Amino acid sequence: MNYRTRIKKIQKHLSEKKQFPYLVASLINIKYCTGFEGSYGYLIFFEDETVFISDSRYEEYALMILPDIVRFVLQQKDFFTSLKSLLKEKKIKKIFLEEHSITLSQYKMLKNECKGIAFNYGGDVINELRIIKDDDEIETIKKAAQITDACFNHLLKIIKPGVTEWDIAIEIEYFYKKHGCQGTSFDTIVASGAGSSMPHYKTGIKKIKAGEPVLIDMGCIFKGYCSDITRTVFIKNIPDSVNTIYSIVKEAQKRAVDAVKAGLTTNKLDSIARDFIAANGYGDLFGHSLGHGVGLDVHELPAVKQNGAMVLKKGMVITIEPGIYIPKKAGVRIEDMVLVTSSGHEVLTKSTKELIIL
Ligand SMILES: [Mn+2]
Repeated sequence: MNYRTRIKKIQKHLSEKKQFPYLVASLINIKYCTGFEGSYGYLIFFEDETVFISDSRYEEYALMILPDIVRFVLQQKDFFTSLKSLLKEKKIKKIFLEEHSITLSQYKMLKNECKGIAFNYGGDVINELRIIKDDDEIETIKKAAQITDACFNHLLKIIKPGVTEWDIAIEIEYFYKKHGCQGTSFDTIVASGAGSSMPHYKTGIKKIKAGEPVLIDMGCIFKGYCSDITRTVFIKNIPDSVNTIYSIVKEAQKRAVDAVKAGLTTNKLDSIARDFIAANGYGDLFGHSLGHGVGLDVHELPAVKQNGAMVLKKGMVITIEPGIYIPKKAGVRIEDMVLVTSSGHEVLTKSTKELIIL
């Protein structure tokens, strides 16, 4: 990643918005801007320079990793004191705060410690920039998707009656780490039998039995970037009623994936899958949104749902994941990651969606 270019781009963007200085508290956003991967630090974009504040634990690492246009400031007493002296040094009386990452207690501290400074809502400028992935990011996300596909293929050899959900979840994590990942991008969901009817089921020590669906929602973090895929497979046989919902979910997912292109709004995309499921009589059993952006966070902008429409643009990476969940019986979800390209889209996760009975 070229962090120097990225910092300059953000500075330009903030200058257009007249939002200097801008305080970034989200560690993921700090990583996006600078490559810094520690657990403590603040980044401040001033009009004339960009400053990173952290404590002595990270001094050596920060000086090594930060792009040369970012100045490292070693925190003295606490962050608020360091910020106060920076603002004083630059004779600045206001600051814009990154909205989603500043907690109420941090806000209270800022107000108490930095008297005479105006604190303004600064929106989530960096999260908005993160929506469009650059070429390096796309390459990394593709690799994360490939590892997840390889993991799914590997799982097909080990899913069988008698194996527990945990056994599979552990196998997934082990596979990822063996293949150069930092770990899973969220707590893996392995939901078997009636558990599959809960979209965010809590995986446990339940044994998998013949005749059950096994819904697996999993993703890895590779070089900081997340993948996210869901497949639902079946053990020994599949009841007709579940076969029916599998076909509907598969077709709804295909229709939405096929429609992905720049210019389409996220709510329209959501409707393509939702309307198909509703037309087949299962509208009430698809309660969640169709998908979400994926990048440094496994869930990030844009949300692919009915409200808050956004226009799809080249360089966005989203998931398409419709599902039908019959309470206390069975659920089916199929999820892929899709990149919006200049000519339409590219599906990044390539695992088969044909019905699998193991
Ligand atoms: Mn997802």
